[in-house]
Amino acid sequence: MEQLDAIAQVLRHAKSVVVLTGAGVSAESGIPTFRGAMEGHWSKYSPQELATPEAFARDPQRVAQWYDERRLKALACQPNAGHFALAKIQEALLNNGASFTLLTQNVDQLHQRAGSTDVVEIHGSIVKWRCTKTHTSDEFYDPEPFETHPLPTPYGGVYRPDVVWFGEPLKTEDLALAKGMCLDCDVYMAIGTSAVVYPATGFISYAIDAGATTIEINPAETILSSEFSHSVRETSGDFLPELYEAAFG
Ligand code: BJW
Repeated sequence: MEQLDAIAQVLRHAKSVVVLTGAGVSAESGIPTFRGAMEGHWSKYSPQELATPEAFARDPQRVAQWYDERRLKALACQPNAGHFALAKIQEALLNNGASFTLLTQNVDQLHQRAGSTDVVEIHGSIVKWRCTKTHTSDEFYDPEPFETHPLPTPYGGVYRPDVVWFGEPLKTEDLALAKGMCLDCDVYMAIGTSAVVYPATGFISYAIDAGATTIEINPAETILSSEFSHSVRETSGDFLPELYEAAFG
């Protein structure tokens, strides 16, 4: 309770808030976390064996099937109380005249479906395909699996999931925005991420340089837990609604 009140107080008076979310935020929607996603017949693979450009080049059909299953699951799942509370926190902060930046590593679009706006999808989106040649994605939304891969696009490339794989750079504009907002924030929250993947794991160091209050929300300890001003050992679906009520309710 003391911890909740302290965080609520900081949030209520914040001028610039950055939130980084990871797969744990969608766990209560029924979507396995990234490092828990290797279920059933996928359990013989590691994520690094499927989420790479090399894997797609070697066996596009298998990689596409993994994405098909995860995309259909994401589209069938609903945002949970944590997603909705975060959207309400954003609205309350914007009404207070503060800035709010939501950087998500999640590819499932559940934040947007819960009402969050201007979400920066730093690892892309699982619900879209893009052309390997033009890197255009907007017109390539198709939830139904394609029959075969690689499937040529009209632009001379092939369709691939519109995500950022291991070994690929994040979009320059996303990285610049993330760095700039972290260097300028007074509150930084990392929610539901294991903090093992670069470059997102480094964002906290910019926030610390900025003198921000840093808050982790995760039922499990992470390699970065000791760096945070507050580490909350609860699920996002439990804690974020309480935080919204305590700060703005
Ligand atoms: C709850 C909860 C509840 C559970 N409530 N919480 C060695 C050293 C340093 C770097 C590297 C290295 N080797 C390779 C690299 C670089 C690599 C990297 O970081 N690898 C690490 C594994 C070591 N990074 C990259 O390659 C990145 N690109 C890059 O560095 O480019 C450089 C470059 C420059 C110029 C030219 C070329 C290159 C790209 C990284 C892209 C990551 N992409 C993925 C896949 C996306 C597509 C897909 O979904 O298939 O993104 S990987 C995967 O990890 C996915 C996730 O977004 C990301 C982060 O995972 P996340 O979200 O933290 O999930 P989990 O499952 O790990 O954790 C869930 C957490 O939730 C847990 O802590 C639970 O406790 C918690 N939780 N229930 C709250 N209810």
